[in-house]
Amino acid sequence: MKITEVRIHPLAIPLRQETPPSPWAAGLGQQIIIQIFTDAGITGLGEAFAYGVPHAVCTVLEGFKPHLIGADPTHPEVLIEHLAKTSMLYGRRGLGLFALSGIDIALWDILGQVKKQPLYKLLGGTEAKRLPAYISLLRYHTPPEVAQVVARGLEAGFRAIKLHQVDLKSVEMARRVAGDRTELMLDVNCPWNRDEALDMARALAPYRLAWLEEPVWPPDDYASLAYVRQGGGVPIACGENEGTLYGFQHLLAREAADVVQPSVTKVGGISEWRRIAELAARRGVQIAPHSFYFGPGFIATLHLMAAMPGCTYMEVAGCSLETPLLQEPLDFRDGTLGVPEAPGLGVTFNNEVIGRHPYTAAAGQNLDVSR
Ligand code: SMN
Ligand code: MG
Repeated sequence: MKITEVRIHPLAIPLRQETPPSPWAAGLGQQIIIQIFTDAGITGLGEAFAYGVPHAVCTVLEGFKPHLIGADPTHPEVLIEHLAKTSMLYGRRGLGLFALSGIDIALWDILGQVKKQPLYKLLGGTEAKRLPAYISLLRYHTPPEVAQVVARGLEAGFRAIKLHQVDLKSVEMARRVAGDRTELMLDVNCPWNRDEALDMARALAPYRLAWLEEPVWPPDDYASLAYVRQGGGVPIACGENEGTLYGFQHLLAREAADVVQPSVTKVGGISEWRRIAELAARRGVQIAPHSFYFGPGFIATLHLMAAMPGCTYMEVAGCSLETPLLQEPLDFRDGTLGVPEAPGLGVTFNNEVIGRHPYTAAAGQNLDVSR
């Protein structure tokens, strides 16, 4: 079996307009979708992380094409190692690794279809479980707006809610609306130095957070994260900006996290995510993957969660796209998600988005998480 064609689609699909408005909305909804075609009539679907500079990621993907055309897609780890070696000088993290991740996901989708098995089974899972999910809210301007979206999340059936605020008042209001039986997480996206972060962690104690995510700038200052973790009295989550098994080895060796958050479209894809999850599970560190995605990246994470031990929550974006990326709706009920049972990822790309929402510099704004 051989790869015949690789198509790369940089997209910017606007979010469905919601009230209250979020300052983040304009910068979200960007993704690179990858289709790998084969001479057996099977097509694999992948997704590479794209916020910020999707054309740069596409340039790396274009560079992979000559290595992929004519290659056997049914040994993802072998082919991915080959690509990783060709891109070693720029591909061990960041943009180059995002590109590799997208290819890896598409190759596993092909393998699942060849083996006629849903990915979670191919990855070692035995039964279709329903996976607990939390809703990951956007950032909002005021505490009353936060209260409004928390109430909406509860109505939708979520029993765990993550905020992206950076102030105590919002967390206080969220806890009041959510009550004691809802898990509350806070993701601040790296704003503080270690002492500011420690003070905030201590001030957050009354709100009983399940975790405080990425409190320190820069995200890979693991010594400072360990410092906040030791003195702050709140579990620390991090890892969505880390890549490869070796990056996570470093994070875990520093004892920087109670919860790690590998992101399948960034870390090197399904192959590398598995290795990271095995390492975290051996160390007794929980895994709550980063999966703020709407397409193949999200579905790949569902399969991984269903197959690997040590995983807690799926992350579900608290917003939706104007045009869906996939033809199948999410199977969400009572705070849990079902995993597709069809072979491979088990989902179908909604081709309409290619013509309707191509990424252009004008369509895709940069996401500024400091606002
Ligand atoms: C996040 C970052 C940017 C936009 C939305 C969400 C985030 C997460 O850090 O998903 O955890
Ligand atoms: Mg985060």
